[in-house]
Amino acid sequence: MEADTIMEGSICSDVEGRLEGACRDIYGKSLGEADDAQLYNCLLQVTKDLAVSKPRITGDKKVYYISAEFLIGKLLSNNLINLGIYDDVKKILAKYGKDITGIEETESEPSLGNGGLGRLAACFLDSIATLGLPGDGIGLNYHFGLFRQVFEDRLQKAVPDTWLGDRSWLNRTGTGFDVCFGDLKVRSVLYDIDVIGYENGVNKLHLFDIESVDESIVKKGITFDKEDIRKNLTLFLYPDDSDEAGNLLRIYQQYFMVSNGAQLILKDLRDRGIDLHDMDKHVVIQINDTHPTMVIPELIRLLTADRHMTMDEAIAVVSKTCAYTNHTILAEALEKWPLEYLEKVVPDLVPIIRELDKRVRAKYTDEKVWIIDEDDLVHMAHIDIHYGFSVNGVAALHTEILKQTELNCFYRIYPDKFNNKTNGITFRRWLMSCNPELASLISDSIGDDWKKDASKLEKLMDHTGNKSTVEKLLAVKNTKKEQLCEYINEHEGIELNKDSIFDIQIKRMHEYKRQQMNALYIIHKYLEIKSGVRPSRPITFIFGAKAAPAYVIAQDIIHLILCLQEIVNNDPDVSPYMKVVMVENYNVTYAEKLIPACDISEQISLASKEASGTGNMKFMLNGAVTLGTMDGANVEIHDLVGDDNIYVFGKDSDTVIDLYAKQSYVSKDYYKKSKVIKEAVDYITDKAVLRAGHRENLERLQKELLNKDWFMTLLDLEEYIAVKDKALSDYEDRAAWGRKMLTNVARAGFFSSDRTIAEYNKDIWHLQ
Ligand code: 26Q
Repeated sequence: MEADTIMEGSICSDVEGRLEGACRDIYGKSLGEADDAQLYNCLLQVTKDLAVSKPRITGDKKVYYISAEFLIGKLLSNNLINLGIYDDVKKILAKYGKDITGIEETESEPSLGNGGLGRLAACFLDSIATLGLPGDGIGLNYHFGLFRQVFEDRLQKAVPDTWLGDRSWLNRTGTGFDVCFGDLKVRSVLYDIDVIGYENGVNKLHLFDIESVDESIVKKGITFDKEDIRKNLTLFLYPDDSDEAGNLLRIYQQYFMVSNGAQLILKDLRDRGIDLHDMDKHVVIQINDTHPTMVIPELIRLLTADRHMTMDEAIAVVSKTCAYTNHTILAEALEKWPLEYLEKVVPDLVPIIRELDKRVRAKYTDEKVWIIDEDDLVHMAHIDIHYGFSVNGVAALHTEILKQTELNCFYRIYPDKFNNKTNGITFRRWLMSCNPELASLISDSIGDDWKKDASKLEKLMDHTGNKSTVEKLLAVKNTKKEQLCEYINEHEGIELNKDSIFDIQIKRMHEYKRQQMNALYIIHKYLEIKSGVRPSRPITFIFGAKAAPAYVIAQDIIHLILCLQEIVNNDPDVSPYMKVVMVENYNVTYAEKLIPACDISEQISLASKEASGTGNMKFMLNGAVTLGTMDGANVEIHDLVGDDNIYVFGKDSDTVIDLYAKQSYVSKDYYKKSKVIKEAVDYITDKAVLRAGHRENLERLQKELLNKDWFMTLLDLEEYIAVKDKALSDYEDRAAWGRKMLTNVARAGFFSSDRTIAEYNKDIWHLQ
């Protein structure tokens, strides 16, 4: 005990000394004189120095997680937590009258991802390091990341996100490689970010940049010369989430990423003196969706050209090294590149891709499994499945759908390659960092061991009958709601009622995720209140979502929600009972404020379309109750918490898949049949809404719902209204609701990304 105290004391004074030193070196100031932004830079320096003093995680076999996106979020608090010095730093700062929260606010968020897939990659890096497994990330350093979203005239406008300041977590290395796009040869430069495991060593996130990048070519909004590859290659993350056609620039980016990645991996192996014929025994490459698929032909190219391997040998060893994760079953999101594009951008890969295809054709007559189809489109996923050793889905239902329908023809060829790895989230960020109040309550109730072994949260089930624990949990929720009210007031200028029910839907804007269904509910509630039927307690509807700039209907849905925000919040008959807020520029930082404050978690995708979802897990862990369809990981949440602790509605995935197969869904039928649906859909172009917004957007959206509704909004709308109303009325029994919350927290342990990564390691990577 005494030793611990001395130890803590010495860590504390060491950190204080380092912090003082950094303040003096960088600003010539004492700690007390520095402002929040300066203190942030000093803490950044100290944390980076401490990371260097941590051991690099090593081992005989290493995983490379290669991904076009790493949505890492702000890093300061998480790194301090993982170094075990967060509380010390907080105390030191408090001594000088400084508040760590204000300092954290000054960090800008690296904007290196679109959504779920990128955030998953970040959670995985945290867990790989925390479990002490040797594993690095490989990606790109996008200077303006994904765009920053601003609202103008109730429409989304995309502007560059200048997240990269003079000082950042990036460390420039001396490493760089040549990458050839036919005749165009460019040079890369590698930046590394340290990934600090929780009370463990350090791995790296390797982000490649092009040496000749030029930020000044960005003109109005996010426009720039698309052809000037030398200058533009790493400016932006292709602002797309799963439904838009790719373009040449994206292929340039993908090849730049994988060629650098492949060269780095081979260099590491060479440095370790490993015979490349044995590559698979020392390296595993996890391919995050098809975006990095070209790593397979690129490795084969490098091994056959420079390393003097035969084609047979190279294909054999690469196929034993690469594993593929699928994140979507939306047909339009499965990458298929025209051969012509590949010939233009990566001519050296085309003969290899043709050879890979030739070998497939020689074995299988079923054209559905060929790599190059009759229209000369290259199916990237097919390369991964034939020439990788593992194919995994990201939730139980998703993997089943892959096996039984979407990838069935492959499953029949390679049943043993297919496996499920249900997604997870890092509890360091999504509980300890964003909700320290809840983390303390949990530790006070069941001790601390859940931090290292999330399954221990289950012990909270013993407390569901304990009135005081349940009351404390409700009190924590109130605190987080108050904090969110303050934050939203500051950032959006909207005042919210902290005692209202917080109903939150935050995720990329996409028709399959059905934010439009939530908007129709809001219209329904609005009209109900107008007619004199008031809810027993006020409700606050919160949205956060970016839409791909070229995705027209997604823009229209944002427009509708912003119009509803205007109408509802300014209607004195209604606003005491409900409010609508769509927060601007939803990102990881905003998620960390919103999730702990949520009462009802909206997970309402059309069954079969959401591969997993990970927001659903974050909400559950923070004591929100899910309102959801039987889709993605919602199915597993339901299995864990049971019928009484989740609100389920909507047609199941079998029914939906059948409706698509028979093409028998007609949205107009639902509109005609139901007065409630008709009223809500009609209101989209009511004169009040037209006054607030633009006829063109609103009419287009309404027509889409009536004439197409590809993601079957109207199919589930009536049941959604009924079940949501039930959840809202159940909320009034505060004790019963508190028990639902506690059950959700207790059963969330399964969704720790530590569990997911342990499974990847046991079944796919075999690192230790
Ligand atoms: C494809 C072609 C051309 C341009 C862009 C793209 C593209 C870009 C991003 C395709 C897909 C994405 C991102 C997909 C994604 O985020 N998927 C989500 O992955 C999560 C982690 O597994 C799941 O939880 C979500 O269900 C899934 O939607």
